[in-house]
Amino acid sequence: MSKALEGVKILDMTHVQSGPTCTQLLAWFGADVIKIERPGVGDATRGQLRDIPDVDSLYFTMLNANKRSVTLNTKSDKGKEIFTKLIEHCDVMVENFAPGALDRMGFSWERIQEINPRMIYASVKGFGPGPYEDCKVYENVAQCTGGSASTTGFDEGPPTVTGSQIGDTGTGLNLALGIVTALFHRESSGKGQRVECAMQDGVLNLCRVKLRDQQRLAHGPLKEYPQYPHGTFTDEVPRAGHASGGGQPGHVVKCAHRGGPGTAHGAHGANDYAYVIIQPQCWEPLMKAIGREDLIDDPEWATPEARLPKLDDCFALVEGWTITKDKYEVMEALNAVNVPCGPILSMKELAEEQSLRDTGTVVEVDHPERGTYLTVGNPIKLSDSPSDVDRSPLLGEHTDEILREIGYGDNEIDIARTDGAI
Ligand code: CAO
Repeated sequence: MSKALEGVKILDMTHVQSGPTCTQLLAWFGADVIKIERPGVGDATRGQLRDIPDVDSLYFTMLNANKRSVTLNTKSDKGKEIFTKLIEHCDVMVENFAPGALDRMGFSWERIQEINPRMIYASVKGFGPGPYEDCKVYENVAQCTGGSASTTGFDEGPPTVTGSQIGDTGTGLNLALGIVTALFHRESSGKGQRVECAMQDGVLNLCRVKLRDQQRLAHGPLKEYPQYPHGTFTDEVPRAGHASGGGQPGHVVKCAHRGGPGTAHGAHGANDYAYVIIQPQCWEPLMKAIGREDLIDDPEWATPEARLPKLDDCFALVEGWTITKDKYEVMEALNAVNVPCGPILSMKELAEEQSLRDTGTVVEVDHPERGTYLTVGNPIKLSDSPSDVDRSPLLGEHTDEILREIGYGDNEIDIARTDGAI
């Protein structure tokens, strides 16, 4: 079976997280991703948050699987010449430098089109055109400017950032879709095009239910929010705590620790919780499961409308039962009666979960300097196109190999190296 993107050549000028997420995804699908890094320095993440001295960090290795690394100083004359050949050689160029960096290097979109009219040129920036277009942006800045932080956390607390890298990885996913769409369009047009994704736009897109709620506010309080009916609403969407963003109420409820109280693990663990959702048709089975058959037809509780003003009390009832079971038992018991719920899983639990290893969502790979490490695999599964995960490259591991592929001889490679271009 061939890989879906076999034959597609990507000139990867990305660094840190957002851009590398995109090109890693394309590499998993079989694209030949040629990562360009500054000689002697490389992607800054190689050295960030290192757990083992002098070895590429997990930050880097988990974002750059299946790529080939070339060290190239694209600001030197020889480097520019090599870079121009790489633009001719590749189908797609991806970058996520600070605004204007590629233009300053002498590679504007106009120049890239002159070199290779079929080139697809894809970029991530913090913001789209507007007042902030020249600003540098990292993940949490995007979460804050895209609407996620203002709507995450508890009413009484400050705006909160999430552990999901929605600004970086989220935008990387958008960029990947933009690239394959442009590749598809090139089949008929014969031409490349520019693909641009702003992190603020990506986060806002993921926060659409909150933009929905901003408009709903004009017509009254948001009844599924914990502020209803006790608190007050302003003219801005408040932080909703654990409340569900959908039409069905849900909440985090406490569970017993696995093994139960009185065991070696008697203390309540940080992640001994489950999330439970109450669809209207689930009231009866849920009440049966928790032993409160008396509430099934009680007009004070029986309908979604009756429960809405007292969702806190409602989930306290559920918690009275979940606290007697561990989160896996809650999952099993409630799913058996079709009540949607899920255990709060820690990173430790996810890393150890065999089913995620079986599907290739979590993968163990070998690295010549760090040994074995865990990384994420492709979360998108195609039935006829395999997607293997290989280790990330060492800095400049493939420089000579790739220069030869684009026509350089050993002598020229030596000269480029002496010049400091590679
Ligand atoms: N050869 C020579 N020079 C190179 C090079 C190479 N192979 N690769 C990069 N450079 C140069 C760039 O041209 C740039 O030089 P100039 O400033 O002279 O134009 C310089 O290295 C550094 O680039 P940068 O400004 O992008 O890097 P930074 O660390 O200061 O900023 C970041 C990092 C992420 C804030 C910024 O790149 C950015 O805002 N990117 C867009 C948004 C984004 O993707 N953010 C996600 C980051 S992950 O949280």
